Amino acid sequence: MDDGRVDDAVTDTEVVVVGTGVSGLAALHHLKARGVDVVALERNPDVGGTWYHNRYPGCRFDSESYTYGYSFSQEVLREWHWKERYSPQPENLRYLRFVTEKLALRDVIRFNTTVTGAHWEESTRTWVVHIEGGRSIRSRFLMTCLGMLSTPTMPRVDGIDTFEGPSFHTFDWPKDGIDLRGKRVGVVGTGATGVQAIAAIAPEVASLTVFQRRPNWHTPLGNSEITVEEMAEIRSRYDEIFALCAVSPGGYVHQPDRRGFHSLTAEQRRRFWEELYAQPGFAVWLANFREIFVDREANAEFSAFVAEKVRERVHDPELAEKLIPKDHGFGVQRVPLETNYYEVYNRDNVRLVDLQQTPMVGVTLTGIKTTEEDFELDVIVYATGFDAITGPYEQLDIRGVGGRLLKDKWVDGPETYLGLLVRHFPNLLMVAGPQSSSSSVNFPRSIEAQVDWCMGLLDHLRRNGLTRLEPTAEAEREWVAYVAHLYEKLLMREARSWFTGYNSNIPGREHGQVRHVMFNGGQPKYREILDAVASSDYRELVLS
Ligand code: NA7
Repeated sequence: MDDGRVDDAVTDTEVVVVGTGVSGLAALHHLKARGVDVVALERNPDVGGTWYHNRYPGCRFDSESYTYGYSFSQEVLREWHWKERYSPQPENLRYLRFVTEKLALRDVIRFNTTVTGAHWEESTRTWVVHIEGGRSIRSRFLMTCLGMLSTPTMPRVDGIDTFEGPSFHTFDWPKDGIDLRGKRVGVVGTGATGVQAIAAIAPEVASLTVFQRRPNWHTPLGNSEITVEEMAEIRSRYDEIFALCAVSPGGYVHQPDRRGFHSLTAEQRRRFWEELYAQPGFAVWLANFREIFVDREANAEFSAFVAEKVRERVHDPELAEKLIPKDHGFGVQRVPLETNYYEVYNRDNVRLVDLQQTPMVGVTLTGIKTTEEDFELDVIVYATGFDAITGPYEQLDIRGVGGRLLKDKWVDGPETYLGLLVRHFPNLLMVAGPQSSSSSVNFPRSIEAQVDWCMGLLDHLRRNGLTRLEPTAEAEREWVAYVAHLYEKLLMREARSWFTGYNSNIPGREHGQVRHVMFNGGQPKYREILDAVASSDYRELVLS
């Protein structure tokens, strides 16, 4: 079967989609709409991916809700009412269920089905996808929609399994909820997840101890209700809203300020920043001067501005200093948005433990032990992040041509073409994979572009009776180099964050040695490149 002819007899299905979160559902919709024979495998009992899992209090979008929804179904756009500007998790899960029903996607999804690996078989040009329990399914194409933040990581500390009370990662928040009223709760981690959870639970718990290692820069979310009238107005502007997102580097409604940091006086900059700080969402980050991302002086001046805001909001000056990052400037790590986060530290029942001063020694039967103190707790929440972007892939036994293991290929960092394809792993289509724009862009805006591109490619193959696709060595090499080059321009390259592959809980990834895991050229550029590859009839791919 190396003459390019399709032999359907050897396949169970044409495409296997792994995962039914935001990416997987989009892929399924487009495949079904084309009449492609498809099966989706989902480890959970329901759709939703990240929005199925993350049920911690305070979990919500940092994207404007109406820019997060899918743009491809007029019916969904017409009928769905986003009730808050930054919609909360339960509502987001309801949305994804609504889409699943509306677009009739459920019948091709096999729930409670955990994929353990996938092996390429050259003789039949198929993927054999292995499922926990020993079953397998054979397909021509494998579309991985695994999510970027779906492999949680726990601290590597002594005694973590010995704690007698409930303890869990935020990703695995108990599905039936947990009553924290009157409890002594400890939260480890102050990233985007930690600050949402901390602010939400502080008012209800007896005491909250926040174990902070490195503080982040946080700015106000500015959430508000969306009334029926406002939603009607938003609906009437959907085309305009999506068009605006399409020309914004981040895929949001926020556009960078192009006047130039240095062309304004310090006083003018300050006035502008006051306006930005009062605006909702990522405006403060993404509608700022572009120099904030690349110019040390600009970044330092804006960081000083935000530090002043923290000092205004936290009553105890010593505590305020502990909450202000000293090791990195504003926005070089992902900026978590917050609702009354800093004010939490003015409450009597909240205490900050600075793990830089008094490191965590271990977890005990009854709480957390630092070099200074034993903290007695009833519940421990780990908001300690993820083996981001590559983690979900490296967990699986994915083997390409000649039995090559994907994990081995990526041992020094991911190597892909466009973040979508991998050499020696034919017919593998990754959505929201490493080196795509997904992690630097409003997620659904990026994944729609990726899914569209994959559909175009599959159409091309079908039209031409082809059954195998793989990027050339040169195309992949150039993409990897280009992605690395884009990092060089940004202050972000120095950050210890999941944007650079840092994770203190994974051996070898503690020190922030940069892994080029994401495409930083902005969504318009990414889309332009994808379009150019398609219009060249996929010159950079070997198709047969
Ligand atoms: P992040 O942003 O990776 O944050 C993880 C936090 O947990 C961060 O404050 C870490 O501190 C802290 N952490 C991690 N391990 C430890 C240990 N062992 N001890 C103490 N503190 C620790 O993950 P999030 O879930 O908050 O956010 C991920 C993304 O989800 C977010 O960017 C959004 O896109 C949605 P550190 O900085 O390592 O000192």
